[in-house]
Amino acid sequence: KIDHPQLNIVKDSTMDSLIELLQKKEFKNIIVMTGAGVSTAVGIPDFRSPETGIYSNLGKFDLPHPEDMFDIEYFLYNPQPFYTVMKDLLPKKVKPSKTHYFIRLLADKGILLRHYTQNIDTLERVAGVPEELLVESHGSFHTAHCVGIKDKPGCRKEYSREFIREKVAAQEVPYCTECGGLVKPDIVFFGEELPQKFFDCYYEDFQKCDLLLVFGTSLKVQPFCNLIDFAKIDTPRCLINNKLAGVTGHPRKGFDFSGSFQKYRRDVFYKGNCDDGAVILAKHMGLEEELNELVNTS
Ligand code: CNA
Repeated sequence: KIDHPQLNIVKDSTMDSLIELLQKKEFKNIIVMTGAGVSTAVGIPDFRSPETGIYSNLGKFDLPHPEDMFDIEYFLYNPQPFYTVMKDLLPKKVKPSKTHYFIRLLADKGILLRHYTQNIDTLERVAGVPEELLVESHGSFHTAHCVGIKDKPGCRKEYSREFIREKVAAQEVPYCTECGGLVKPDIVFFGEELPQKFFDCYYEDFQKCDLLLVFGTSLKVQPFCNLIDFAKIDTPRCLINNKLAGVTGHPRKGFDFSGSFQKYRRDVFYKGNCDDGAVILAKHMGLEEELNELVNTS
């Protein structure tokens, strides 16, 4: 740890040390990054949790690697595993979690600079996070397009979320009514480009960001997980997750709580449930009542 008052932002790596800063209401440009862990509380499984995660329940598909289910080449060759699993990711009526509403509240207060989500379930939209503040880094189920079949490009005809939902509920693979190609939701598969908005926004946003909150992600998927390294060296970063994530062992890359590596004290880790973490943050920002009201009236 180096002796520098601006770089040693927090006293230790627990949430307590962030509380003082939150109470002073110093943060005006908060970036929130999220992963599947913010939606497990409302019944949508994540990828990597042991037993409940999608990756640990793929045995029946006999895939070479669990990630293949979300690989564009594999999808064009065999779309069935993806559409079978999609049923769990597209439940009919799901209310956003407290964490989603906390993010919406930050937007209402004018202190949310941007929300970068990896999630595709659209619960940020349902919670009311304004579209201009939202970067759906891996796309979403909001729309779908015809992508063709292997070696034959699709006609790109657009389909709605409802069209996909009905097919998936009937355990059918959705095919294009015009050209017979596969219809794929506009979510980013491995091997596909991220949306342009991600590239347009991230550099300036992270230079401006004065607090980075990271909820419910294993920080394993690139380039999304690399975003945390773009926060300036004096920007506090808080990880709220039920296990440590994004640790690289390199002092300037990823979160690192291993003591000897932690030269600059700016990383805080709340080990626990996302919603509990969101409530603690809201409480110390003086927003707990408003959060409860938003959750109860939405
Ligand atoms: P992941 O790799 O499954 O990691 C989730 C992390 O959250 C893990 O570290 C869990 O231990 C942790 N976690 C789970 N539930 C909670 C909870 N209630 N409180 C605190 N921590 C929790 O998923 P990532 O998001 O990191 O991986 C990125 C993938 C997952 C993206 O491409 C997504 O599109 C994809 N995904 C999205 C959804 C969704 O939209 N809801 C669901 C499943 C997968």
